Amino acid sequence: MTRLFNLLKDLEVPSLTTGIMIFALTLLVVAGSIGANAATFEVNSTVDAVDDNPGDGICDDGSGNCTLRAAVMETNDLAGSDEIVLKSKTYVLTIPGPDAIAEKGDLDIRDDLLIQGQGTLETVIDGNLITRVFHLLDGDDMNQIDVEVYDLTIRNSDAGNAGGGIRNVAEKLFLYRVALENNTSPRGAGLYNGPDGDTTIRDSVIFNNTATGDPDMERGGGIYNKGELFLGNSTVSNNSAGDLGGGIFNEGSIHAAFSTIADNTTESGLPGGVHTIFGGDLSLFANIIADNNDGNCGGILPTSQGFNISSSNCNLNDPTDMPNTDPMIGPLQNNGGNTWTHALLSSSPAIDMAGNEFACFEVGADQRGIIRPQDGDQIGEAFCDAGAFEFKANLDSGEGGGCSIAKPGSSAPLPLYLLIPVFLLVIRLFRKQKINA
Ligand SMILES: [Ca+2]
Ligand SMILES: [Ca+2]
Ligand SMILES: [Ca+2]
Ligand SMILES: [Ca+2]
Repeated sequence: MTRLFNLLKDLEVPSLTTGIMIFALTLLVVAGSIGANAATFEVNSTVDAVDDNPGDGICDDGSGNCTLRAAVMETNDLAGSDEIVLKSKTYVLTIPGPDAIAEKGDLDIRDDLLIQGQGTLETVIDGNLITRVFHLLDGDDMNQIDVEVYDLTIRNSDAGNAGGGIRNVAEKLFLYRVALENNTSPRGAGLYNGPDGDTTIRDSVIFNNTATGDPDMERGGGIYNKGELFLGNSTVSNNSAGDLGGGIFNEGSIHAAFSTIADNTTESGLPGGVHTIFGGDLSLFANIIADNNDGNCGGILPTSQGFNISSSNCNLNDPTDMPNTDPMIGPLQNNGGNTWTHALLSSSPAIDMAGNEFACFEVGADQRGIIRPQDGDQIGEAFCDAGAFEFKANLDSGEGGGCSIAKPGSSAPLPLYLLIPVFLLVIRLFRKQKINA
């Protein structure tokens, strides 16, 4: 999938051949994913304990229980892609100390793995303020392992170097309906995506993370990106950094679409939303970047692909953009669904502003699971809203929802994942059409 992602990024115009190629590659990926899972471990204990005998194919801490740590150790030792299923429980890490084989401190993932929770409000992995939570490292530079995480919260980590909730220097990571909350690290408190990291985030929320602990360099409260990052249908909010990039610090390549980046701060007084330095690039499609202190976009300014709205300028120079416009969003809270969002207020100019039916159709639903598009302003047709939240008139016109919408874990995870490259392709196609128009 990594190569497919890169291939698509180099394309300007999709052709029939490309479409066939994508379809064929998709089938290959599906076939590979179905066939390769060697084992599924269902964690049945919230105790933090090591596996008694790693590599014997049995997840067992010696007392007959399968712990999260034992499951990670066992899947590392078993060849091929495995799966770990978590219950609606809180799993607190209690074993301190550094190592690289998941026996101590952070849970080191060294092989292809899928981790399935029951929802961000139900399944929580808690770093207990003593350690990072996940560290992806396969131990070589020859290939990338493929790690997918669904429907859980990663919180309360504390790491001394880059990557609080998750550290991914050089692997492939997919986060879907995940919350990264209250994590701490000097760089990338929620997530560190390193120079060869390839991370995709969908339908997720990254909030209340703090980049601190190194007075010389405290960057990327929510995310520190050095590699390839796709942020789709997600919210980055209320994160802070001592130095640069309260929400996101970027020196790699980021594509952000239908996401909301708001209420992030820096202690330095520099723009708290997204900060990109020389060598990095940030492309924006249908996002809200607003209400960050002090300012939304720092360093190298983003490139707009259209339909973005910001309370400042942020170099939003596409005719479909709305720079210097208050998007009128509510506070970060539970507005229904399984991850917190900033609701659009009923008079928000972001409602029905993203009139690209191709991209809107591909994204399909908002971060909560509300079907896109909705005719939010009840004038004319239904168009997508900018940002991660789609305003539904008969649901969201009060103080904000609370209705349950998306049942986590109820849909097969693969199809939406496979739509991401197609989604990117659609964005590129639309941009091309616009250039030609
Ligand atoms: Ca074992
Ligand atoms: Ca394995
Ligand atoms: Ca460790
Ligand atoms: Ca709409």
